[in-house]
Amino acid sequence: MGLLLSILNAFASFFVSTKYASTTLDKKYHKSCRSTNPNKLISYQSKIDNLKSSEIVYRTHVPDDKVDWWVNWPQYQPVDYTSPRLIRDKPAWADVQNPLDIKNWNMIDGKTDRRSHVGCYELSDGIPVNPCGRTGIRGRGQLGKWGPNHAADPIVTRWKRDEQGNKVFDAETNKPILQFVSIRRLDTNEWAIPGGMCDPGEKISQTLKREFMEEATDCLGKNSSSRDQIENHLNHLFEKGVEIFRGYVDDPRNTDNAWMETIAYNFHDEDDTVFKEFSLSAGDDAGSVTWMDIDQKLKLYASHKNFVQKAAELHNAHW
Ligand code: RP5
Repeated sequence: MGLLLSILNAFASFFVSTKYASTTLDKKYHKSCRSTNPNKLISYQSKIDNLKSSEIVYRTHVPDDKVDWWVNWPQYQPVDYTSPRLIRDKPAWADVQNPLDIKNWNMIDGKTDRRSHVGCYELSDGIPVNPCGRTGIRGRGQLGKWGPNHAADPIVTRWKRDEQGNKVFDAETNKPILQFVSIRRLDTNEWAIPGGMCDPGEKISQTLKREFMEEATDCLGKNSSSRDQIENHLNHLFEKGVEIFRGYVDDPRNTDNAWMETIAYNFHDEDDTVFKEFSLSAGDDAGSVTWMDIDQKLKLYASHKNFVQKAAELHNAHW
C-alpha cells in the first residue's frame, strides 16, 4: 500500500510540475499581445489605422488563467478586426481576406511558408488558431498573413570599449558589457532589433542582411554603389552568424488567428574590424539607430529582450 501511495504521489507531482511549466511559459511568452489589466484595455494599433475615436477597437481582457484554449470560456467573444488598410489596398505581400480560400495550411503554399516553427497549428472552422492561446482579438489585425507571419532578427553585437580601446566591465557583475545595434521603431516608438518580415521565397540569410541594411544603414536612401560598398563591408560578418532563437514572438500585433514568428541570429564583431570605420544610419521603418548597452534593465519591443539576453549569455557578457 505504501509503495502504491508513493507511486501515485510521484505521478501527481509530475502532473503538477508539468502544468506549472506550461503556465510559466504562457506568462513569459504571451503578454504584450494581450490586455492583462481589466481596467486598462489596450486599443488595438488604432494609431496606425487612423481610426476615429468612435471606431477604436479594444482587445478583450484575457487573464493569465484563461490564455490556454483548453480552459473553457464560453463568454469569450473578442472583436474580429483586420486593418482596413489590408482589406482596401490588398498589398501583394498579404493574404486574401477570406481564410477559407486558403487550403495549404502547415506547409509551403507557393512562395508563402505557412509552416510554424512551433509545430503544427490547429484550425477552427478552417481558420488558424494561435498556438500560444487567446489574445483578445480575432482576425488578422495588422498582420498580412493568416497563421504564422515569418520574420528574421539580426542581433549585431560588439564589445563596449573605452577611449583606449579596452573592454568596459560592469562594476557589479564584473563581466564585459556587450552592445547591440538597436533601432527605434516608427510605429510604436520602442527600441528594437532591426528585424523584419521575410519576403516570399527569400532565404533567411538574405532577410537578416537586407533588414539590417535597410533599417540600420539606410541603404535604400543611398545610390547603388554606396549600397554595394555597405554590403561588401557586412558580408564577412553576416557569413558567420549563430542562431539563438527560432519560434513564436510575443508581438503586440498578434491575434487569435495571426501571429509573428522569427529566427534570430547573432553576428558578433569581436575586434571591431567591421564597425570601426562604419557609421550607422537609420532608414526605412527606423526613426533612429544606436549601439545600445545590453543589460537586464533594457525595455525592448515584443520578445526582443529575451533574444538579446541569449546573445549576452552566448558571449558570457554582463546581463
Ligand atoms: C517582431 O516583428 C519580429 O521579432 C521582428 O523584429 C519584427 C518584424 O516586423 P516588422 O519590423 O517588419 O514590422 O515580431
